[in-house]
Amino acid sequence: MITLYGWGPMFDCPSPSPFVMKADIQLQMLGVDFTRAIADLESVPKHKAPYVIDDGQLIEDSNFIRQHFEKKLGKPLYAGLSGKDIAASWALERMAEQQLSKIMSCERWLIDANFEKGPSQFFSDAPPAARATVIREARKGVATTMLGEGTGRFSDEERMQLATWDIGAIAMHLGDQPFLFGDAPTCADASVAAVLIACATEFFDTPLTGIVREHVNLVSYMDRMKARYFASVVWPNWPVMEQEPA
Ligand SMILES: N[C@@H](CCC(=O)N[C@@H](CS)C(=O)NCC(=O)O)C(=O)O
Repeated sequence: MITLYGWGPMFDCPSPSPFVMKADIQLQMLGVDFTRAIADLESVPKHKAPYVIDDGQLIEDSNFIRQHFEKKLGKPLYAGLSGKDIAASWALERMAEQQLSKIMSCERWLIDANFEKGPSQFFSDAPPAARATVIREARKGVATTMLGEGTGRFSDEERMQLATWDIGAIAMHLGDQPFLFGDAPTCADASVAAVLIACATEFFDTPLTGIVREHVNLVSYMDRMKARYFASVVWPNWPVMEQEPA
């Protein structure tokens, strides 16, 4: 039995996590028969989702999930791509995941109103008495991480400039093709489309939404990917802790 652990629809996206969306799409691309379950970050060493349990074997990180099933099934997701395309594919993925998704996280976690309506919901299963402290500490942790790795040191304008360059590069690469490397989706589409969908959601008040949506080819690309991979996906509900009796 194979289970993908993550989270289902939230923030008008198929998952609040682009990495969970990516892994879900790549498992579908590989033809893996799997079920979906809510992640328990405390139960895994890296404390991150997505992770997969394949017949008792834990695999953490979307890249290693992909590698595990490529090896197991003898089915590389790069099949059919030239060496140059493989290099471009990896570079596009890394740009989306290592820079653009961090800018997206800053918009969700560091802007008060976005945090309140968005990531604060992740803590709905915390015991009511501790919830406010847990939320404050988690938010402080994200802000510290963003400062430490640098994204949090840019001004809002600088972050949006970087996002504009990243998103513009993706739009230019896509051009008028249906998918990043032609008529059929390949592994980079899983990663890049997931991060674009996370940036483009209208749930949050952020300039990122408009920066993605001003590219008409990206709007139809995201719709195409969502229709293909998320139209019939069902996730269990997020656990919500009962309120303590007054
Ligand atoms: N490199 C990882 C990134 C996974 C990741 O950052 N997951 C986030 C959700 S988007 C997470 O689990 N965050 C929880 C935390 O940091 O406490 C991958 O590709 O799977």
